[in-house]
Amino acid sequence: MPTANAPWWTRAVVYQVYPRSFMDSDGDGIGDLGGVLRRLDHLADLGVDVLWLSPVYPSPQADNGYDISDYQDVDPLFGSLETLDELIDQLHRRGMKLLMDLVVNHTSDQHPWFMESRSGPDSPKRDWYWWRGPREGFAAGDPGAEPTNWHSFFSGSVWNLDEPSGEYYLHLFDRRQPDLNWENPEVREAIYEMMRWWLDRGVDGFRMDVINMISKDVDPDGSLHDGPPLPGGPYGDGSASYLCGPRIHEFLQELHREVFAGREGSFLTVGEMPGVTVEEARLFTDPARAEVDMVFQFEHVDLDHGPSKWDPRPLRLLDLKASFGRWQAALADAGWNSLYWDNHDQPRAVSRFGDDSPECRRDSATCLATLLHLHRGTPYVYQGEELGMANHPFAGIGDFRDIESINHYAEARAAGMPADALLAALRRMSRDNARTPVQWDASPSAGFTTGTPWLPVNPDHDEWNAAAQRKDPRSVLAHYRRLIALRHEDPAVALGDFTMLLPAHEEVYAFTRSLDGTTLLVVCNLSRNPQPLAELVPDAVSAELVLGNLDVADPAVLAPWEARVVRP
Ligand code: TEU
Repeated sequence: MPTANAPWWTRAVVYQVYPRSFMDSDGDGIGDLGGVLRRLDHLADLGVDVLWLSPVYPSPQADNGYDISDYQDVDPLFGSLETLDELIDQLHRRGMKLLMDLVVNHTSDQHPWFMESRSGPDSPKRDWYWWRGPREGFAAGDPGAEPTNWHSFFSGSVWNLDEPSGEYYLHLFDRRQPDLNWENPEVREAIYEMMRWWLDRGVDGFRMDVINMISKDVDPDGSLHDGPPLPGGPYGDGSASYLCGPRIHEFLQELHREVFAGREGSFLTVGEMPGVTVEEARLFTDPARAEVDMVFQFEHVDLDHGPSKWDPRPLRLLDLKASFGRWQAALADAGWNSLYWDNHDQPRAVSRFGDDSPECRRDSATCLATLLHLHRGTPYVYQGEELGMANHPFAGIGDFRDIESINHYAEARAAGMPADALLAALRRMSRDNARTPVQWDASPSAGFTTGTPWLPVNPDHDEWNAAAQRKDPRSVLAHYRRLIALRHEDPAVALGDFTMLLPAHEEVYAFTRSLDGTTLLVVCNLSRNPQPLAELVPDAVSAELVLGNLDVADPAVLAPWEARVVRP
């Protein structure tokens, strides 16, 4: 990307709010837009530029709002359209932007579109969704009668039988999240019209949920095909049929044209793309193709488990370096990276990639932040990450609320998996780890609600909370504030060329960023072992310290979990 006239989002930092767990203003124990408004100064103080708001649309909440039943309203659980208008106005007054989370691969099964589609095979909206009869040679409802063998992200088959019609409808996620049929131009036009409506209302862009799943690989006669069998059950992997399908670029270029063309303003489009490769991402984010500005890719968050996220394995720093290095190199001259450690779908960064022990938690959280924020790309801060929030100590299956975790537990137990091994995997990988209430202070509900929180507050909130960190210059919060300020002040952070150093070192992550003759050198020790910096990166020892996460005890030694940004 040329540095001159680089788009505004190359210098921006995005903060993700998962509203249900951010701040509750009406005492019902569930976060809401009123709560977001109350905490806006926290975001302004942090210095972030964009607020990514997870869904607040009307929804039965089967998947905490990622099952939308009305795209053009706000669920009373979270407030009203007027409250959202107020949020847009307050953000804009602070020079910040609003990125709406948009789920258009599927709707809720309670959306009027689906209710009409489900009303019968002759419904004018039948073809707005994916309906298929039973597999040839099977009767509807028979085991194996599902049209394809695909396994759902949320366990079981992706096909749900509609008894009255004897037909099945497709849902890549929960059965209450039927997939829209993007092959139908009526569906596409309805979505584009809705997106334009939101832009007219003042939003500044969209994070588009699983947007690389909207194009399915379907034959001209409508046939869909089985995927390779998955171990241990009757299902197969259908991802070759729905990840980055044959018309995905066509659909995204059409969306961009129909929604954004001709509009004045500075918008941002982010495509969440599970399974996207770096080669595909180059195409999706190449500005000349006008598809999306950046993608959320999953390569680095798939490094610490087997084919299933529930099969956790030790993370190797070499694998992380190789992955980040590949994405930095591939998108260096065309395209752009999103940079994230966690979000509402991932466990807490300090517990997963760092060391959340009492002696290492603060240092590892700030070390990880420094590493990520000094890469080339747009950094995302997930609510509470800036406070060093960690995974929750879930006691038993009854503590979990996430449909993905609960469904997986039921399916795996039915397949005979021992409960203790399952719980160990859930404690480590469940999305609920990221969904416990943000810890604002040390009061009983962490200042999140005056009621009973929908998900328990982490007991460590008495020590780990915003109030305790706000005025502490050594806090995780203060370090994030400094990192974000550095990105705004030094163009090399946003636009400098990236060069990986020490690719084979298993504990030190080091790289340079160079722009117009200036160079930043970043050295991070992702271990509990002191590192001989004078041997590893001699130029770093006597260089000017731009930003560090620890007081430098010995310039020639990188302390455990120490990160330094220096100017050689
Ligand atoms: O997530 C897409 C997705 O792939 C996730 O299911 C992710 O792979 C998994 O949760 C990791 O454990 C998006 C939303 O971010 C997620 O919250 C929704 O549940 C999902 O789509 C369906 O809308």
